[in-house]
Amino acid sequence: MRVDVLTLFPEMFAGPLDHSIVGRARQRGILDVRLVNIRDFATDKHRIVDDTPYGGGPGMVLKPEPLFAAVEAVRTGPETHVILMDPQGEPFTQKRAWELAEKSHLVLVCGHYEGVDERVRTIVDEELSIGDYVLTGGELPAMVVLDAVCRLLPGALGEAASARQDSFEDGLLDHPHYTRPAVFRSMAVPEVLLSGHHEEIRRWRRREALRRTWLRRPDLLARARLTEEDRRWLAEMGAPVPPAQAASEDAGEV
Ligand code: 4GX
Repeated sequence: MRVDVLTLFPEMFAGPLDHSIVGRARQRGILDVRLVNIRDFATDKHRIVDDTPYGGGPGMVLKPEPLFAAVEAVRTGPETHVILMDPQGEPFTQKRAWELAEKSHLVLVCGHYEGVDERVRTIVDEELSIGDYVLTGGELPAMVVLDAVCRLLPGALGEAASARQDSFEDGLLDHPHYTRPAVFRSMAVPEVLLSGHHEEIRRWRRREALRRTWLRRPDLLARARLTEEDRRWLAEMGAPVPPAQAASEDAGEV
């Protein structure tokens, strides 16, 4: 996958793109990230990219000309998918991450200041928000999207790891994890995990994932993919059991 990031601050991406799974994916040639400085597409002597808002008010607005020129410069064809990072956009979810992982060319547009000239929306395919809070620019949201999409690309995760098997993928929070030592400061690892009974371990993990989701994110439980066994366990722990729902493509993808 090729990803062009359009930004006024390309230096911000130095760390996150060079390490861990994203760094390895780039080394392996799975991911080709290009940082494009929007300022390089300003045509005036002072390379100005922003201006005061028509109608007055505080702050600055990104001018349309450099952004149009930058998007047009990186567009390779109909496969190019342009995304504006924007708190007014659609919520970014695991489901969207899977859909974006199918694309061959993403363009992530990072705005700054009060935003971008409204006419820029005519050249973007979608607007995404990473959450209901206000950041100083679209760079951190672009890194979040890039990270979440990158780990879903075939070959990005290690040998055995499968993103599809992540507990979160079926709409539940993850179960607890433990590693050595078996007792740490008098806190013991649950016996079942040391037992070697794979089916019992699977059942314990599923129950703990259900319990956590009920206690921490009951909103997720209502939309999760649940089996009859899941419903029975929820009832046993005294949790409200969501009504059975028709199998849906996106039921589990939080
Ligand atoms: N999830 N910001 C974008 C400037 C801006 C505003 C409007 C385009 C349109 C954010 C978020 C976020 C702050 C990034 C404002 N650009 N982006 N920036 N939350 O808060 O995506």
